[in-house]
Formats: sequence, structure tokens, C-alpha cells
Amino acid sequence: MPERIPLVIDTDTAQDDCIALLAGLLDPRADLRAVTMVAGNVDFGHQVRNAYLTCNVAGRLGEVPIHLGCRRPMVRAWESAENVHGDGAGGLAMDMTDCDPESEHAVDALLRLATENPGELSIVAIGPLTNIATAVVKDPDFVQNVKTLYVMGGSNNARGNITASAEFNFYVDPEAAKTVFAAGFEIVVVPWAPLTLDQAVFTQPALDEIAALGTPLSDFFTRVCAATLDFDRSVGIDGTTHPDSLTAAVLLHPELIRSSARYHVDVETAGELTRGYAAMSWGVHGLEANATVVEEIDAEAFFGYIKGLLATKTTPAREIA
Ligand SMILES: [Ca+2]
Repeated sequence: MPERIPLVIDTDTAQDDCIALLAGLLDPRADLRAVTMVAGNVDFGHQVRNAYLTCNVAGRLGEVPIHLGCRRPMVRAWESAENVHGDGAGGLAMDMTDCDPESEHAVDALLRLATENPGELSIVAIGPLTNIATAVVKDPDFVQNVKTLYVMGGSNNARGNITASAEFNFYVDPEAAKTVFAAGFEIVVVPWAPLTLDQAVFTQPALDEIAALGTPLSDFFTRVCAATLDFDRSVGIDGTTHPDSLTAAVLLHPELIRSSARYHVDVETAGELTRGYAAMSWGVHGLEANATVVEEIDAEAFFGYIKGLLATKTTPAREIA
């Protein structure tokens, strides 16, 4: 039995967030202590449902606590990515009887779990950073209690997705992102571009391999990723994109990282055209590094990892239609 890694996944559950949750739920290395929800991709209620759908298809419904977190960004109005993700789970539904989230707020759950396991808990933050920033503001010990914060967000001197300059998670709550990068965490960043676009896109042959697995999980993957695949193709991306599952994967399997470098990362909150832009300074501008940015992965091994997860034979407790 490999050493298990205690973690929390902080998520705006839609499409690849679901696949990241599967890594937390099914990888023998993952000791998933909780799922915390944050306003982001799609309607908050849909996100919560998508998290329960994912637990169910993994055969683990009711085993991992789900905590509801911040319902909007710290300063701004919430903006969704429903044009990209639809409802975030391909229209899938199930009986939601007794799928009741914990009464404890996500921010309090993050603080408690970090306090109970000082220096041991890693957080995989794959939505806007509102919950994480709020936890930083609420408890000055939080930063030191967290082992490593894995962040999906920003682009490394490359194109954005929601605007030319910004990736969605940082764009939606730039003040939260700025707060988190200034807080002093050990941070590992998985950027949208160029990393995800170059190395974590599953093209049609890969998607065919996944579909051919014929498991409940592979059917779930195909349905959940369908809406985003249509969108991605409409904007010139030749497959499904997997930044969130990659973020979980590099925590659980750091050997997937082929190269990374130390950067000073800061996030634009005031720009006219650059709201949410991640300024990633590579060490020549006199700024102290505050994050490790993943620059290259073993793309073949990453696909193999996800395919392996999806090949797992699970028994969902409830029918999904
Ligand atoms: Ca996400």
C-alpha cells in the first residue's frame, strides 16, 4: 500500500473538476478528507449535484463529506462559464434523496482540517480561490498549517481562456487569487496555457480509447466532457481539456512533472483589459519566488493515469440517467 496523501479538493464542480474528484476518490494514494465547494463554473446547486454524481459513479456516495463554501467572489459579482460547461455534467441526473451537504461551512472545514493535521494536509484548489482566500483572512495560522496548495489557474506568459489575458479561475475572483499568492503558502501552479493546452488535451483517438473501456466511469467521462468538447472544438482546441485532473494528478504522482520552475506569481485586479491576468515573473525581475509553476509533464503517462482511473470497475449505488 503506497503512502496515502491527505487532501481536500476545493472545486467548482463541472467537467474536468469531476475527473479531478475521481482521482481523489479512486487513487489508492489519495486520502480525500473532504470536498469543498466554491462559486465558479456553473450554478452552485448544479455544482453540488455534480459532486454527488461523481461520488456515486465512483461507488463512494456518502463516504466523503461535502461542504458548501463561498457563493460569490470576494468583491465582484459572480460570472459563470455555463456557455462552456452547460450544467457541468452533460445533463446527467440521479435521485438526490439524502444527499445532504455538511452543515459546517467549507471555509471552516478547511481551517479545521488544516488545524487538526498541521503541516500534513494538501489542498487541490481547482476553482476560483474565494474559499482559500477567505480562510487566509479568517485564520492567520491557516497558511502554516497547510502543507502544499496546488492551484489550477492563470497562464504562464501565454493566452487566457475567458479573455485574451486571463484564465477563468483567476478572472472570476482576482482579489482572492492575489490574496492567496501573497499569503506565503507553499504553492504549486498548474497553468491553463501553455501547459494544459499543449499537454493535457485528449484528442479523438484518446477519447475513443476511453469510450471503449465500457465502464460506468468511462460512460460518465464521455457524458460529462461532451458539452465542453463541443465548445473547445468551436474555439480551435482539438479535444477535451484537463487542467483540474492534472492538478490532482501531480499532487498524487509528482513523477508526472517533467519540469517546473520557481516564479513570483501575482494577479492583476485593476487592469482595463487584464483583470485576472497572472503575472508570472521568472526570476530576473528582482522579485522573490512564491510558487512553483509546472512547465512540462509526461503527457502520455498522464493520459494513462486518467484512463486507468476510468477503467476501475465501480458499482454506483444509484442509477444515473
Ligand atoms: Ca474547476
